[in-house]
Amino acid sequence: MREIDLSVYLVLDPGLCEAIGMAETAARAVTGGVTAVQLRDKTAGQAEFIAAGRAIKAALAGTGVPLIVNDNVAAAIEIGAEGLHLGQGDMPAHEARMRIGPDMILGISVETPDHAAAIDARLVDYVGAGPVFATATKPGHAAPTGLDGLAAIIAAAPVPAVAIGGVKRDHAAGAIAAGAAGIAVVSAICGRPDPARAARVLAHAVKKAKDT
Ligand code: TZP
Ligand code: MG
Repeated sequence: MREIDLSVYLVLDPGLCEAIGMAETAARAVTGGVTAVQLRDKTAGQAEFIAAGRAIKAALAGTGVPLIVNDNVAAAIEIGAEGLHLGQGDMPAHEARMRIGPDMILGISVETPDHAAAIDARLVDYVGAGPVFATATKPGHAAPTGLDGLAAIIAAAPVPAVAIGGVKRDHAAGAIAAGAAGIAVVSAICGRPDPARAARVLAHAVKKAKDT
């Protein structure tokens, strides 16, 4: 089954995780309630990328939390990741699905309602919608959607959406109200002094938003 709990989706950035590393950040964040983890490294070479992915995969072993690999199909397969995440500029979903097979999770970034409407729910399991707010984590990102824009994107999407981009604890309620299945964060967990606590705060906010 290609189901994924998007409630608190941690996107690992090696630069922001420098202090304790990505695998340790993931391990601690999962104890705080992170439900999915993505490896997003735009600078590593292939060998380094795969080594990092394997270390994160080992850190997640036995937790039931899936590892999603950004942008790198060959590495996703090599690492034995549970999923692959692609941007609008990457290979088309049908090609990705052919490469990863029927069982791996496939996520796609969408920035507009048109992007969302073009998603084929037979091929794609979830979308990352945003950036909702401006963020220094992704230089040169598209114009922020705001919460109303997020709602419009989600309304057009045939699959569950996770809200990304500048998302902090206080945005969880708005994102869930806009229809998101969860929130995806980098800097709200990576590089925080206590990633477990940071994750717990986010998980609590998402749960509270879903319960109301
Ligand atoms: N895609 C859209 S915004 C973003 C990505 C990967 C970065 C989100 O990082 P942060 O630190 O949670 O704003
Ligand atoms: Mg990409």
